[in-house]
Amino acid sequence: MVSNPFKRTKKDTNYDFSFYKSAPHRRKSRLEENFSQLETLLKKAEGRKIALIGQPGAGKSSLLLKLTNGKCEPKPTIGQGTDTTDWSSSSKPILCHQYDRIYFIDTPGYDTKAHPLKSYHEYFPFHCFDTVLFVIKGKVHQSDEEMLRLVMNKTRRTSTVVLVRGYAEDLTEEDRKSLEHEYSIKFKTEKHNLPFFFVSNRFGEGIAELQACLNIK
Ligand SMILES: Nc1nc2c(ncn2[C@@H]2O[C@H](COP(=O)(O)OP(=O)(O)OP(=O)(O)O)[C@@H](O)[C@H]2O)c(=O)[nH]1
Ligand SMILES: [Mg+2]
Repeated sequence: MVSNPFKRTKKDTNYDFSFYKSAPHRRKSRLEENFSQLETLLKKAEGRKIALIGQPGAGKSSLLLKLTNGKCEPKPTIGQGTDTTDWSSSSKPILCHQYDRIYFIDTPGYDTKAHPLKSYHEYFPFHCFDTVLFVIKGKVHQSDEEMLRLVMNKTRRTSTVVLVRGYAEDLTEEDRKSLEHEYSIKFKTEKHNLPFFFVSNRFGEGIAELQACLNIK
């Protein structure tokens, strides 16, 4: 058996999630209904499951298109601004994209009014994924640290979590070193043994390397 170089070492166990406790009998929002629908779908689906999770406008949908050589079906919507990928207004959003017998879940950017972190905490089926691509763009916000903690706590021990920084075409060597340093502190990349990639969805930098890491043809 081939050993997984990205095997996770430690789990954060001392994180207090009580902040997220919901009021009893609160009615599920449409987003939360859609998260539950996704869980049902993924439990029935056979094959690898990869989630793209990240800040609004971080380039998740663009990355999905690049990783699948423009061929996933259906194609994701790419836009300007936030909430382009929207699971909060329709009861039948596109929850899943397929390519090379892999299920890709292109999630809406978190921590917006329409897609609050609390809903991810309570209803997003983190445990259903083999791989989570955690996509970031600019400054690391508190919500990013919270979301990564959620991912690390709620995914299976055997899931691989990969950190991806888009918009790499704008970054100098110095920028990259300082970002890696920031991520090592804020996301504890070394403690969690998180693989890390710089990519440009515009010019293609880092895409082949990420495809190789994920074993996508
Ligand atoms: N220059 C550059 N632009 C990018 C890159 N990745 C995405 N973009 C642009 O950023 C904008 C947002 O991209 P999306 O892929 O829709 O971002 P998203 O994370 O899916 O956004 P939400 O679904 O709203 O959370 C689009 O105009 C993309 O063309 C990148 O690596 N470099
Ligand atoms: Mg999107």
